[in-house]
Amino acid sequence: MTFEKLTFRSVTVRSVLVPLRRPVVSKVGLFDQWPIILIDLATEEGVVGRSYLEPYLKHSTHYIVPAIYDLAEPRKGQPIRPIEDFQNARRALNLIGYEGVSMIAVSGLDMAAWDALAKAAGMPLAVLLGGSTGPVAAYNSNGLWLTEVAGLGDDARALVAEGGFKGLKLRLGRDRLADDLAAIEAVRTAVGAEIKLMVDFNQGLRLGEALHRCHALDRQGLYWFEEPIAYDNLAGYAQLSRELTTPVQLGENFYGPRALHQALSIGAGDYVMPDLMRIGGVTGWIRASSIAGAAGVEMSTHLYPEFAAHLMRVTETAHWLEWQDWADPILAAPFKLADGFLMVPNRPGAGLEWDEDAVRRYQYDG
Ligand code: SMN
Ligand code: MG
Repeated sequence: MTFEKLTFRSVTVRSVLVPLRRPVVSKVGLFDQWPIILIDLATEEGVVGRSYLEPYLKHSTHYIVPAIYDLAEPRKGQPIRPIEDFQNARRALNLIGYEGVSMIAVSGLDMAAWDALAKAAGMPLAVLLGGSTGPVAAYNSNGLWLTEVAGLGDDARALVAEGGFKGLKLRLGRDRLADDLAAIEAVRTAVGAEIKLMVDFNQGLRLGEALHRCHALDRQGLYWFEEPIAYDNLAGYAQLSRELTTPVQLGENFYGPRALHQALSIGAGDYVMPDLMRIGGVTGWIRASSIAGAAGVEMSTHLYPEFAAHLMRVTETAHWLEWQDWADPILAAPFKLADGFLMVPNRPGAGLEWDEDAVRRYQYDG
């Protein structure tokens, strides 16, 4: 049997702006529409690898899209080999820094390349990586923003009912401690004490404020404290992790697996939750998950629930998948939820196909 070659032909990148059912109201910004960059990687053999990126800022497509095309150019006619490409990109991009936009572009192409490989092999990505398809424990992160406390109870009930969820993410960091306490109380009253509450401060506090606020909330039975302070203040994270009983969660802003290694090596968090756009796509995730696994640190996902679900099936310390349905409007076959689990579909690749009518409806120039 000979190995079927898979050769990079070209890449097509489009941007869409989709409506959000519940606008994002957070310390990192207010968004009622969500930009998504769609990547189609065509091969000479006819297989098309697909991935998407969620760059938050709708105008950031001005510099992210050209970066993807630029990175793709030398790959034309080359075999699809994401791990080697990841290494080569690191070397090539260190001249301008391989974090930020560089890593975002690397990640987008990496995911599309892995999708192409899995499709060519006729296997779901989880299977290609040596695992299996099946359910992945998920919490619902679609709501409970920094909105009026009065509406949080109804929102929480609806969020649980959307998929039989056992966990919800609540955003905290209101000006007054009393309002954060009222928000927790409103959600607890609505959904009961059994539902896990992951709380996210979205880097909204300075270290001193975080010490006050998190100590004051430390006996509320919250499941984790996510990003209380600026993502790169690792010494501050280490102090919070040492002092607090509630586990400290960070990692959606790790750019590449080494950032995760650095954070864990100084005890900056109890849990980690890399984001596929920043950790380096599938390749970056595999490397990061080995480090977290060796350290015995539980690892959750951030955004990208479809690729993330495949990866959680092969992650040693797999913890919680963050469920957002934000890409559903442009997916031909959105993933299914059952009883708090996201189901990894039994189809080749990551399982992303675009609803082209929807893509036309939401496409923008960026
Ligand atoms: C988040 C994600 C996307 C937009 C705003 C906030 C948040 C999360 O950090 O972890 O879901
Ligand atoms: Mg977060």
